[in-house]
Amino acid sequence: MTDHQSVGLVLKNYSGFYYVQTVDGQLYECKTRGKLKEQVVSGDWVTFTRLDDGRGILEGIQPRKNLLYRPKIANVTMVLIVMAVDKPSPSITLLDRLLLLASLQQLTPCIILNKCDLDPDPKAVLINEYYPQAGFTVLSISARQRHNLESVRQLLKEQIAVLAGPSGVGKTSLINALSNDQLLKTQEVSSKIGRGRHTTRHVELFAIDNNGWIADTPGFSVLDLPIMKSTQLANYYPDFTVFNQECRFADCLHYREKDCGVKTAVDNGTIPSFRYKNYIQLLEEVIEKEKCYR
Ligand SMILES: Nc1nc2c(ncn2[C@@H]2O[C@H](COP(=O)(O)OP(=O)(O)O)[C@@H](O)[C@H]2O)c(=O)[nH]1
Ligand SMILES: [Mg+2]
Ligand SMILES: [Zn+2]
Repeated sequence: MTDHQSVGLVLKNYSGFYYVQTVDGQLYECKTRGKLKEQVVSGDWVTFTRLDDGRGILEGIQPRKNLLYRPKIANVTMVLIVMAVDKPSPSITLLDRLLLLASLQQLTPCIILNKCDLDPDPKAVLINEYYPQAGFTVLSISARQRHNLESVRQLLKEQIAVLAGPSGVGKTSLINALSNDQLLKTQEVSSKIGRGRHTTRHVELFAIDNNGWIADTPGFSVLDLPIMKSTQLANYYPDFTVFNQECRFADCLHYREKDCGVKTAVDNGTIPSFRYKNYIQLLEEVIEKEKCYR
């Protein structure tokens, strides 16, 4: 790299410009040419040549760790699964599906229970009680009352995150709450990047304290499970794997088998039945797909 070259993260592509942020927090408005134009997406780490006035020429894309489709975004590491404690009441079925989808893509899932200013639905209480001990991060926040947002910022350190969850739970409110804080902290950068809600299909990443990023659009538009082996499914359940050893069969699906450690744990209440029921529902879906593609 020459003196005038830098590495940065593409935050957004807007009317022909790529907005690239370097690790020291500087923002550059970059142009590019040729084939790169169709390839660069938000979340790409790129090399670029610095020009005057915070402008640059994008030169290359660094190898991607991953690429999510619809919306297209590269190098995602985390999924914030947002549910409201009420209004709407949380869907644990959807929660378990989203946890699986995140883990399947090697993304770290974190559960955000928003609207903690409201009285919680009993299902929200269940989530708060069970999922931390099952190995997942659960944060209770209120985007409206700006309660516990600091914990979300901590969580986002060194991460590129997307949101997931039903509509009405407060995903947009959370982004706004986080980026309004940001606006106060870094007026200069924010005014440069332009804050208008535009109607493009390009994802915009918001920088949180300059070392974490969150996308302004939901990360999973498709909730179908990918084609996978039914015997693999339980591997994505950290709360099940401890009981695997007590299954008689090494490839136990914890379904119709006898002498199953997981089912014993469900019977004695260690694994709650809602969690097991959701597992069976997803397992049956995986088995159906397996049949079609065999
Ligand atoms: N009580 C309460 N309402 C909230 C909170 N966060 C968002 N809302 C409200 O929930 C509704 C849906 O929020 P929105 O951000 O559009 O949800 P999204 O569909 O997930 O993006 C709006 O009326 C928000 O004002 C919160 O922390 N507490
Ligand atoms: Mg929204
Ligand atoms: Zn078993």
